[in-house]
Amino acid sequence: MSDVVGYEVRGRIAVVTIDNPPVNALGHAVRVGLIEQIDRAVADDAAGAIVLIGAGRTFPAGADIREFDQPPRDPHLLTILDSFDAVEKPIVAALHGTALGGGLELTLGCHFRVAAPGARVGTPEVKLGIFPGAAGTQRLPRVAGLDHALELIVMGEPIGAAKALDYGIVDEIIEGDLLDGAIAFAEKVLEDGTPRPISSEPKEGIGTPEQFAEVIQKYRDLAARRMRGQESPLEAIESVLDGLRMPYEQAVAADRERFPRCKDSDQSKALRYAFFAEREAAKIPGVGKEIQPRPVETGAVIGAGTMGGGIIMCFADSGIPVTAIETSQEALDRGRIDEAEMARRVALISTSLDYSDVGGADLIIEAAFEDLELKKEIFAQLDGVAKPGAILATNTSYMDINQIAAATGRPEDVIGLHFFVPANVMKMLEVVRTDTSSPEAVATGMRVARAFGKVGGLAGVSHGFVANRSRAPLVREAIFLVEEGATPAQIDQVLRDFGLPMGVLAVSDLSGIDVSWRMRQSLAHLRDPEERYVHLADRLCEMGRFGRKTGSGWYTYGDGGSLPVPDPEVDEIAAAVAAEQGIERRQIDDAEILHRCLYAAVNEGAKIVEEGVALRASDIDIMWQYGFGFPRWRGGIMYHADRVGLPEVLARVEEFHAAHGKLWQPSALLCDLAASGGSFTG
Ligand code: T1G
Repeated sequence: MSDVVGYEVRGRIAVVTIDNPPVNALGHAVRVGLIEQIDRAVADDAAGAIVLIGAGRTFPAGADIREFDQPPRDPHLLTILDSFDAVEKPIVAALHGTALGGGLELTLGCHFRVAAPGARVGTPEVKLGIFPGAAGTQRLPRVAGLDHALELIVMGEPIGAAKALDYGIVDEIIEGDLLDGAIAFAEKVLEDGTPRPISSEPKEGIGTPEQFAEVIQKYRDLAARRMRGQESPLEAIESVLDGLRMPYEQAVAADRERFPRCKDSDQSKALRYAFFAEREAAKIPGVGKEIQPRPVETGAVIGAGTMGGGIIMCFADSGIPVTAIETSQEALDRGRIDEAEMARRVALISTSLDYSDVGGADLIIEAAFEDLELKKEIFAQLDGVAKPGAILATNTSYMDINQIAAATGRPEDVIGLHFFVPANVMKMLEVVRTDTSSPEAVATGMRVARAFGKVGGLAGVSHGFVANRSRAPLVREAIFLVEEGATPAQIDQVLRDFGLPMGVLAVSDLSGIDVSWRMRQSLAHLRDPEERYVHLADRLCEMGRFGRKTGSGWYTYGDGGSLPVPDPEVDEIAAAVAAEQGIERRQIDDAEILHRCLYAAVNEGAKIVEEGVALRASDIDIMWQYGFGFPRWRGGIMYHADRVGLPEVLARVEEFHAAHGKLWQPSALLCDLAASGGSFTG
């Protein structure tokens, strides 16, 4: 008998329980067990109906993604749920937790679905570069209607039980004990002799592609906009269209060809890599489940500027009361807390000019101006007022947090919490561990990331930590390429075509070219005279071209507009700087632009891993996805380098090293892996 699918009879209802922790993934053993136990229920005279339920925290959350790289093994999930169509006894699926992908498809094979109020259902397959491969694209439109089905299938976002009831996916919400409620529901079906709806049967009026042309175009447009460059949403739409164009059996047969093609695609492999890399990023040696994070029930933020305001919202968004500290009432009033947002969260946000008002906070995040001496002063002051055990964090994006921690008498409680702009929107949170941060402090930082609905990634102390440090060489090369003859528009187009949401120079204009200019000025004493320097960026700032905020930067922005317009003046300035620096200007092809930008970041990423500033290369990839919008279907810069092949990447890096000098010194790790046939991401 199956040890992952249980069987019992309660009254006249057979209860089939899937028990395959942690998420009851529908791996091979579960599929075999399901067939066994359903056959048993069918043959069991004591059972008039069947309830299918998941043990533990959730109904099956889909197929077992780990099996995707293995040869497929029968029974296929499709075979199982198609067999339900022929089962005379009503099958009721009882949903709790997250019934996702194959899990939801399994319920569509059942005749009825009931759910706990907190249940969520969805078909997130497009996020793995595939589409619902067990007839979800055929059955869901028949159950929920085409528009709702396409919403779930193409966008991949789950919905709650109430909406699922509204969409007709769920027949009843069960308050109280789910199993008892499901059994009662099955009993009633038997009593009433309610006919069993078969979701594979043609649904009268399901309609034709022509009738639904507008709805289909809506989702094509949404997919093109929200998942630019990704193939699976369009494959999913084709699969749904097949369901309108042909009988169920034919459409399902077409999927049996389409699905493996998607599953074996580079995009799907990259997206599966990203799925597991994201979960790996949360695992920190020495900071395991045995380390208890400190509770964070109250917070405080020092500085209510652009970043501070966003961080205050993160606290309020997650229901944690927060005190905002500023140096003057004027600064507080100027504070970047949106009025409407403030109104909604006013109960949770309080403001003060007095540091003693943060004495009770569990977590204090400093988001003041990027000045080391100022931050050390602030931490010394916080050390004097914060309660024992409070976590003191700085949002600096590149400074030496060891020095900031040393300004306190509790360096073990100091970490970096580096938010990305805008802080209440970007999903990445870089948790910076200093030489003295305690495992509890790090664990608390990672837990706060989850509480804020973000993805936490660990970084060591280094200039720019992991994310900004690995990205800075990309920005550097883009600036050098403009000096050498490429235009900002050409460079940004190459990166957009590669899949980045915005070009790197347009992003600089958005966040302000002067931010890194001021940083360079404050670190001028550390500059290596042998290294090439970004003279052009300085020149633009000396001319007051800070980007959007001054109406011009790498581009010009007519009348306060937001659309970057190529500005020939920038080419003139570049030519002048090039002449001063003795740089010969030339035509530069797109391949060189892409390789110099990406491989500069890859080479730096390798140095970051080799130095232990990042635990793994895949952490860098997760930071690029959630911090810089790097296309998830490309996996990340390190994963991409592995796909290209490290010997080829190294060859280009060595070429650029010969041509452009010291900044391109190949990473030892890159050299070793290229020589040994190894890879960054395994
Ligand atoms: N397969 C294998 N392992 C899985 C898994 C899955 N589907 N889902 C989760 N895990 C592992 C995960 O790696 C982690 O492992 C642990 O479970 C806890 O997960 C035929 C083909 C369900 C919302 O895309 O979105 O069905 O790190 O840390 O934050 O059409 O996991 O502890 O070793 O994420 O509470 C469709 C994927 C598959 C859902 C829970 N299903 N999972 O989130 O926990 S394709 C999905 C999730 C499919 C059919 C097709 C989330 C979750 P470890 P976790 P969580």
